[in-house]
Amino acid sequence: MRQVRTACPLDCWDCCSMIAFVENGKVVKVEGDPDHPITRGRLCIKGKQLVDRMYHPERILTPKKKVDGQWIDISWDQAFQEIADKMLKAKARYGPTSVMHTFDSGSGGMLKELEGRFFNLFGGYSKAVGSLCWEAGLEAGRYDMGACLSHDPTDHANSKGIVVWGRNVTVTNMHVTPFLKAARKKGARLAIINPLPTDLSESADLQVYPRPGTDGALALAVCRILLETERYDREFVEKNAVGFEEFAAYLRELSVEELCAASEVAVEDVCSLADFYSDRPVTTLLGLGMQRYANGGNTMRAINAVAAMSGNIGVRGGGVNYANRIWSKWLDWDALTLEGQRKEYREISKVEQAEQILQADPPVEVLFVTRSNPVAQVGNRKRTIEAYQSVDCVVLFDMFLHDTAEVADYFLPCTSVFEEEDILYSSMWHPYLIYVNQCVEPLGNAKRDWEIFAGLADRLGFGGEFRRGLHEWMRTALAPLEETGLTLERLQREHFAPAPSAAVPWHDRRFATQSGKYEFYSQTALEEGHSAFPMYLLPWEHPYHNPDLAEKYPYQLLTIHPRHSLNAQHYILKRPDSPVIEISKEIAREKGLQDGDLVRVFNERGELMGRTRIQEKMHPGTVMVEQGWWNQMGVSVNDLTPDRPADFGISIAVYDCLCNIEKA
Ligand SMILES: Nc1nc2c(c(=O)[nH]1)N[C@H]1C(S)=C(S)[C@@H](COP(=O)(O)OP(=O)(O)OC[C@H]3O[C@@H](n4cnc5c(=O)[nH]c(N)nc54)[C@H](O)[C@@H]3O)O[C@H]1N2
Ligand SMILES: Nc1nc2c(c(=O)[nH]1)N[C@H]1C(S)=C(S)[C@@H](COP(=O)(O)OP(=O)(O)OC[C@H]3O[C@@H](n4cnc5c(=O)[nH]c(N)nc54)[C@H](O)[C@@H]3O)O[C@H]1N2
Ligand SMILES: [Mo]
Repeated sequence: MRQVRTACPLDCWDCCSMIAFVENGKVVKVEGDPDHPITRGRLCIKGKQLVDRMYHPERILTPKKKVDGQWIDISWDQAFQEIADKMLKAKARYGPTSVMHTFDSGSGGMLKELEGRFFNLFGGYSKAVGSLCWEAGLEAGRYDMGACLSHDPTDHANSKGIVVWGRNVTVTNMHVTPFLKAARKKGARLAIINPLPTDLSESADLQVYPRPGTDGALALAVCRILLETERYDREFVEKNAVGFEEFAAYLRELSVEELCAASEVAVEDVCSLADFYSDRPVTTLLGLGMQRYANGGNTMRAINAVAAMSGNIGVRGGGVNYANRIWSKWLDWDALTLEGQRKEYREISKVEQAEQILQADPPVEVLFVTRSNPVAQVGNRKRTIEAYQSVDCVVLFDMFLHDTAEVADYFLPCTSVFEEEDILYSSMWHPYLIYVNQCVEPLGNAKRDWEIFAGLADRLGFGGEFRRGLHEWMRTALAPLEETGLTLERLQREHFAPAPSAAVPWHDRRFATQSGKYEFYSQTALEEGHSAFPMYLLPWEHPYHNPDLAEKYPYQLLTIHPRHSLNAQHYILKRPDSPVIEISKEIAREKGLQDGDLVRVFNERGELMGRTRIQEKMHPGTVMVEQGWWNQMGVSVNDLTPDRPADFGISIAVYDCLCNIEKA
């Protein structure tokens, strides 16, 4: 049996190094790579099941075209010719921006970026921009620090306190848990802030269950207490930050009682949290949960402010760890995407793509969807369907006929990671690049994404631009790293390599902001149309904001990431019967519900059915259903969610959602 070193391409914090076992041209199994310094040989079920996804009987291995509502097999030749003809026709009539590309991070391979090359060489296009995931939080970090950077996970061993704030670590980021365990063994205390129970909550030293979407109020209350009790880091706020005085003046206008009432957290708990942050160093692991609201960006700035004020930024054992955006300056993306080549260009919001497609002028005539399942994953599904149906030709590159395939006209079968050679740079958390070696030949007629674009480029007259060797592309993209000694050859030899980044971001107190300091008051935010400092704002669908709506739909609906699937990708393996609807014991009492009852969760946008599971400890007015369901399996969580964006950047606010529940 041959062992091939590869890596997990799923859109995840962990980006694991893997070893595939190959026998007679087939991947038999995959294991974690024990040599990887962070992922250390453990692999989650989603990674292991990549093999089952590759060999799944329902995987599509031949190009398809929809004729009279039925999929028929066609040759690659026919697919390339017909799609290229449609693109040329659209371009002749309306210009290149009538061709649109929407995509996500279904695979985090570097060579996936060649998609941009295709559309830029076509003369331009409409690009879906923003994020279904985390941009509000990224923007918050940009305003405060200039960028979002994370501590090396080994640094948590230096922490006296760890706050896991809106990150479901054992489910979404399981490789951080050994680092947390080790820190706790050395005496670190753990606080969990989450409206829902998590696997670690019971054992935590401090548990806070805020009302969803109100962590900004909670964080500002902590800031206010730190200010009042003079437990803030004077040296940091005076020497290493700007605008603390303005921020402090704003804090003095706020009442702790009012903030606590909004977040539905007891004043004592907020005081405990202020105490927690005062016993330094404290590291904060921020998840994406609390930024998926209309006020999400401001919320994240308020949390960053807690860490900054309490002297926990730029120190060993501290840090606000949200994302780890280290690669942008070290990889030459333009060498792959050739942005300079486009002549016309239009941006369409990923979050509000339905609305914007429906109103586009020039219209969207041809829509490419790659590495994404927008019908399942974008808020307000019915609107997405309407928009996609309004487009003349939708071309989907994927492995399965999922919900987006239902509104597609062509389906082009792409390869899985085991059929590809690439480099992964996609961890949301640790600083490693990983080399992906090809394990087996592509199955059936599947092609790598870049080969599909190359085939289309041939028909469009710029195929030459796609006839480079893979290694040449990799080498040009890695070129900026050469001065640090990280070359393609070294990466191939060693399989993974860390970024040339500091284990403790901002240890030199030189922030990447305009002022070079931490910005409690951000001129950039102000210029971009926001408050200069983190504001006390409420989510959109909140009883204070929207009392009529809250009267009809009194509960907050959270559709968080599923335990057993990466978004919608693993549902095909299990095809579960019906969702579990987690509710608080208070809701159970109000609605007369028992464990296992069949219920309908609904709001003005849609509804879904599932069976209840009553939780002892959670925010009392919250209902939870895991996301990722396929409508083909009878459930779509995004039937209920809104397509309204968050406050910063272009970012999803799907948790900003009220609902009601009743026995079915
Ligand atoms: N198993 C699994 N792992 C995954 C994924 C997956 O689908 N499944 N997806 C990957 C991707 S794409 C991402 S972006 C990451 C996401 O990783 P996480 O950020 O850990 O997960 P989310 O489900 O987005 O939500 C995080 C947590 O936020 C909490 N939350 C929701 N609203 C609030 C709030 O207002 N305040 C607070 N304090 N907490 C709140 C939820 O209860 C949940 O526990 O995980 C990655 N890893
Ligand atoms: N209600 C609700 N909605 C959410 C979220 C939520 O928590 N709640 N989370 C949001 C978040 S954080 C995210 S990141 C998005 C995720 O949204 P998506 O990225 O659209 O979701 P996935 O289900 O991961 O779909 C990725 C698709 O890419 C395909 N794929 C995998 N590898 C390749 C490849 O190499 N090439 C091509 N062409 N395709 C490939 C997979 O088969 C899969 O169908 O969803 C968002 N939507
Ligand atoms: Mo995500």
